[in-house]
Amino acid sequence: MKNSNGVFEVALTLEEKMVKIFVIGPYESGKSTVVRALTSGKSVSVDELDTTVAFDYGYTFIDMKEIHVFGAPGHDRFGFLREILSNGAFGFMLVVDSTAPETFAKALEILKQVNPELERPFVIVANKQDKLGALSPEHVAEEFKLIGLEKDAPIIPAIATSGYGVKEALSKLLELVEKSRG
Ligand SMILES: Nc1nc2c(ncn2[C@@H]2O[C@H](COP(=O)(O)OP(=O)(O)OP(=O)(O)O)[C@@H](O)[C@H]2O)c(=O)[nH]1
Ligand SMILES: [Mg+2]
Repeated sequence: MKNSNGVFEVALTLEEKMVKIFVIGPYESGKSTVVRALTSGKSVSVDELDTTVAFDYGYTFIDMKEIHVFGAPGHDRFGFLREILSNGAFGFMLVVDSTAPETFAKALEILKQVNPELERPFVIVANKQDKLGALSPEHVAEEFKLIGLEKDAPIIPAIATSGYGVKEALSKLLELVEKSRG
């Protein structure tokens, strides 16, 4: 329906059709693999010797919405890029290596760098569940509580290399995004 601010309404509708998701996490946790697993077609990664030096990007369509997925570099020397890439993100996927609880504090620090008050929704991807010694999602939740994560977040078990759990994690996050944006 057209009214005096019809143009504004159209702009809003277009924006709502595009959702930006940002995949973050410690070094080598599987961020690039997650972006690849989520992408319809080919994703783009800017890597040097298998480590991301700029970002990953891919997109997919869910419920008529364009989901644009950006992946962060893991190295701290690219920390400034995390902040730039987090601009306008509707939600975050925090990818951790479930066999490396010693990296969870770093994961939390990265999450708070891009989402300081945890005001935007996030899910934790408990990746590398195929590896010996991987913590269960319940144990990952306990570890995050111990290091001071004060907010409950869905923790989704995943094996990014096979795609297991990755789409579920995105769906869960999109649910939270939808809720948070009313
Ligand atoms: N066994 C196993 N290996 C995985 C899994 N996900 C990722 N990997 C491996 O872990 C390594 C790092 O994966 P990447 O996706 O490059 O990790 P990243 O977080 O993008 O790494 P940086 O960009 O360097 O921080 C690669 O050798 C992957 O094949 C998984 O679920 N299980
Ligand atoms: Mg990477």
